[in-house]
Amino acid sequence: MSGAPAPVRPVDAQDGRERVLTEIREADRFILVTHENPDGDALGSLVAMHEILGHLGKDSLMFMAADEFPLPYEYRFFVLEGLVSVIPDDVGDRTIVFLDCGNIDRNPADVLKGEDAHILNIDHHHDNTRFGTVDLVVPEASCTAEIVWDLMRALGVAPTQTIAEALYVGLVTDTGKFMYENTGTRAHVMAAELIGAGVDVPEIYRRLYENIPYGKLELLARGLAQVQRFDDGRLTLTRLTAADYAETGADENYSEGVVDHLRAVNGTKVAAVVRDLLGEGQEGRRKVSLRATGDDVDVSVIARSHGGGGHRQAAGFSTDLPWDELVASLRAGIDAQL
Ligand SMILES: [Mn+2]
Repeated sequence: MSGAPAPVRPVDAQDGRERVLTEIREADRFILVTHENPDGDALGSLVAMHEILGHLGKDSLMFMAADEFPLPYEYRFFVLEGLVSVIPDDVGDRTIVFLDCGNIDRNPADVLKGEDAHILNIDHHHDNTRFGTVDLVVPEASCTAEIVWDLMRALGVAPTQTIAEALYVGLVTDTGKFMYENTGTRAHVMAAELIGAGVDVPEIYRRLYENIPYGKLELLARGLAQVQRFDDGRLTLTRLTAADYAETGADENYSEGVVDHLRAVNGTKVAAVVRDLLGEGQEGRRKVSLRATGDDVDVSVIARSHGGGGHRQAAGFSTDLPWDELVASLRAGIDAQL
């Protein structure tokens, strides 16, 4: 990063912030969307923004495609009143708000991508493609929920229990329980404020991280039993096959979190979980989740070279590459940066 020109993004973001606030104040009808396979930040940001707009007297809908349901078990406590799985006919009159979505193609609804679509793009992915009519992209934010929190305060909305919990879920999940690199003072100030607004910390912890289905533990056991290390451990990797899922009765998202165990191993620069995709017509296709342990490898570069994306320390992509080629490509992608 040395020698790079002074970043211009904060100025951009400041401008985007004012424009987004004006848009929210002036528009009456909204539809809120996020990325496919929504995570805690995606859902938390969606629910919180929906509630905030409701408090401002706006007509707000949340859209998620029917095939996103059922949600991962840990997110099923979210109350999704105002959710639609069919884009309404009046979408042309609605301001479309993308939350936590680095790339417009991470949302499946083509009707949202039309030329006259009026889009507010609110996100924290540094590689966001700036697809909005107005972009509010804040790479410094720990999570999209942090940006929503900031907008909420600027709009003069006090956090209800629902808003506070939703924002807190986004914060806790995207910061790895306040442990990842993106955790700064702001994340803790936000947490303090949300706890003050009524978040029950151990209760949220239980919902997100306990009550895990037994099949998830069995899948983790397989993931740990199948670890491979390359290049003196720089790459620590495991593989989960369709058979692993079938035999443990695991849902597709149960592999979430396996990668953190690999990242924690001494000497690891990059941790990777490679898993078979289970959907119809996905035979031979795999999803690769990457985590970096430090600043010297930017895993989003590797993910982007395979058509994916993400953050410097957490990124992913899907691929049809045969196993050996995939491993070789990951090793080369790390090597190129060291
Ligand atoms: Mn996020």
